Amino acid sequence: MNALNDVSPQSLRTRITKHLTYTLGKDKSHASLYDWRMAVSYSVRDIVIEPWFAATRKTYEAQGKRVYYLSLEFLIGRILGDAMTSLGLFDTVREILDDEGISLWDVIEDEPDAALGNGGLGRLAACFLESMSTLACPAYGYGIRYEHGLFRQKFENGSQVELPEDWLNQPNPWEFERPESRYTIPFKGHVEQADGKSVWYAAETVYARAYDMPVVGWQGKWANTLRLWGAHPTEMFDLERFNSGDYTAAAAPEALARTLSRVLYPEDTTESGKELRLKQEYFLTSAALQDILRRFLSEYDDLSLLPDKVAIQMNDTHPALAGPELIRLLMDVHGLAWEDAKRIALGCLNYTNHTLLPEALETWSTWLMGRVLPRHMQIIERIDAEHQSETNCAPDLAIVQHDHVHMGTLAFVMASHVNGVSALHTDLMKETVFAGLNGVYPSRIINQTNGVTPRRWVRLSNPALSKVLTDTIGAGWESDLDRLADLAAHEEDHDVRDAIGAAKRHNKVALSNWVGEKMGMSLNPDAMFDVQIKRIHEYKRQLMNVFETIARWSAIRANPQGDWTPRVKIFGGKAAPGYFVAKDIIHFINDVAKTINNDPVTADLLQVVYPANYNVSMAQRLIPATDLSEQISTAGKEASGTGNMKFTMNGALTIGTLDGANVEIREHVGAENFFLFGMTAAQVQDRYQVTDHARQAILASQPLQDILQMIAEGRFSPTDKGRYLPLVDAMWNHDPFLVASDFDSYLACQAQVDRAYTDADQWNRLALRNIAGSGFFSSDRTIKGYMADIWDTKSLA
Ligand code: F58
Repeated sequence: MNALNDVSPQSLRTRITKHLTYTLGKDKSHASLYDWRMAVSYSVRDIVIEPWFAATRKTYEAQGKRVYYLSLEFLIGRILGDAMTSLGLFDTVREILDDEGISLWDVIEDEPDAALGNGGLGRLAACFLESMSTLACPAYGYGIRYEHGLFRQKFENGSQVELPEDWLNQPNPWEFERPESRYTIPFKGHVEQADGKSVWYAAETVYARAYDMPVVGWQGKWANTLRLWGAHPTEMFDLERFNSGDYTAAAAPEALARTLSRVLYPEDTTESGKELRLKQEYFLTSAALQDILRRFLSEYDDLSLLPDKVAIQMNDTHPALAGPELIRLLMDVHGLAWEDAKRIALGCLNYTNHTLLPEALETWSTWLMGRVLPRHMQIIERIDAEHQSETNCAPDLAIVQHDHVHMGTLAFVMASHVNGVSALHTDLMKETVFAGLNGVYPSRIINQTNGVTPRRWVRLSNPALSKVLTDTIGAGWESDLDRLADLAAHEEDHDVRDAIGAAKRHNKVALSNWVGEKMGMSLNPDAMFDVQIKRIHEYKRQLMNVFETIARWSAIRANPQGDWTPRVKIFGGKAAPGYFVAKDIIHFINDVAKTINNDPVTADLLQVVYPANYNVSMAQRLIPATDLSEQISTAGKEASGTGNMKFTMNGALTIGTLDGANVEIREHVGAENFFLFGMTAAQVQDRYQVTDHARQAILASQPLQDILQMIAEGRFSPTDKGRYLPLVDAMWNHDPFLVASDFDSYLACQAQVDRAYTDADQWNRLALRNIAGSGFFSSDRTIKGYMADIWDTKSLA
């Protein structure tokens, strides 16, 4: 089945006109950009419906296993361009719109980003959904339909200011509301025993209502569903109060219920201990599991078959209540015995870990858990008791410790497979945070190195490079990314190297134009574009990059006639609103940018750009235009990274540490094509043993001393000279992520990068080798790994 068989340009043109007229109620002569976008989106959506229905039919017929991906975050980005790419409709739609005098790019950019995620974890979930559809793996994504996604970032005098995001202000043409698919989600109250059964009398309830979005795979051969839950009140407004004139009080129950799906938590550091967050986690988990059981029971009547038909992936610990909730539903609603319920739950569930940073490992106080989810607290205690007695484990492996429920341990104990997201991360899981659990549940931990979808991240975002690839190695690489290895045979072909260089330059010119329009800066597209885009976090070490920028600036000023390689330093990223150190780093980058960009001495050789509100769409612009990808986290801290993979596929070279998936990227592209610096994860551990590591490193580095001196003197904050004294003090006395200890190695490596860039042809050769080695990092490979090693599911292609 192929959605594209009967899509002629003429039929699509007719469809768009019909939607404009009958769905939007607009005449062409009065249609706005919004109207055109909606008409095009509905028309493209129409074409997805057939493979979507067909996929559902096939799945029912095959009686196969379904995958359920539970995630509090899906960082999808814009949908129209991606859907047109998958369906091969890009050129057709462009021509249709051209005839109407409308620009396709304007239409695409009119769509708000669906920003239902914070960063890598949420974007990974979106790439996985797309790959599961491309591979015809029967699957559902389950998430929350946040009314407000990740906050919009703006800068005021260089500081981050958060504004609410509003993607649902306009109708979402990609969703289908399913009022009939609705579940009651209970909270609070108390539990009573009756006839040997536990009965939970909830004090609060809300409805979870389904909103479905089709997710179409490459070439429209299959489409899965992303089912997002919206919270709705179980009681409508209070008519008596309304009639008495107290309108606010009358609407209170509705407002209260809806807060559950109102906003995405913007914390990517520590879990905030908010009751609302716990309720959101339970809301998603319970709605998803009730839906899974309903679907299963519509086809089968023996619940012991559940693990043969259902594989559930918990994306981090956020949906880790799935263990106790599935047991609760099987026992309290479906009447199973404890042993059976627990065995079935364990057979269905799997857990992916995305971080080893201790402050990001979720815990909930037993007091809060017991108050919000009294029945789950009982179940957790029983799981814990059995876990401890069966494994005879040390007390520090208990699920409940010091009156806190450790969600990582709960997820681990209730999962058939626990996976890390890169080879290094998985090794470190076994050696550090999960060493004890790995001992008592051996072979439960496995690795699945992350990947990204080449459809969005190369084909859609980088048409220039895509054409070079297809011209050189033939069509079809988009769904078989290992084919990029064929590029290697063309390394000696001057024309191919030139074409890769020309595609990059084209993208850099496009980015320069955009920066010109947006920020009024004029960039030199012949300079090296050096890019660090990701959440702002101390361990990601944006600070080290800024320090290097300052060192470069001083060095150029000292010798303006020197043989410098011109660079544009580009930063992008948001800080969690409550993460003050990260917000200071943002302020600092902006202050440094202001100082450097106003210096006529260095103007042609160094520019610093930090566009506000980095998001998926901005990444799609920046990555294809990047020469140098900054992946410079402290070794052992970045679980994987996925941006690093996107850059490599787009022919950027990486400067990076041996952290996360950088290790595997370097192996695949070849060590000689990767700029490596810094300590290894093991050396990092040793370094932490040196109590004054920062002071020692600074005293050994004249460049770093000079930089810190300039900052302390207020060179970058002339109106508030003391602004960065705390930052300088923290560097000398704390430096928790070893910026100082790695700095000289980084500086030397950057000098090597400068030299390499002066030979443009050789640089293009290195870029070619990076692209050729990037096939492994397709999320299709990752999903095949999950299907084989975790889910035991088959493709229905
Ligand atoms: C990221 N985690 C990892 N967490 O940092 C990154 O190395 C990895 O590539 C990626 O997951 C995918 O595996 C991440 O993005 C979050 O954003 C959480 C949001 C909710 C609170 C805790 C952090």
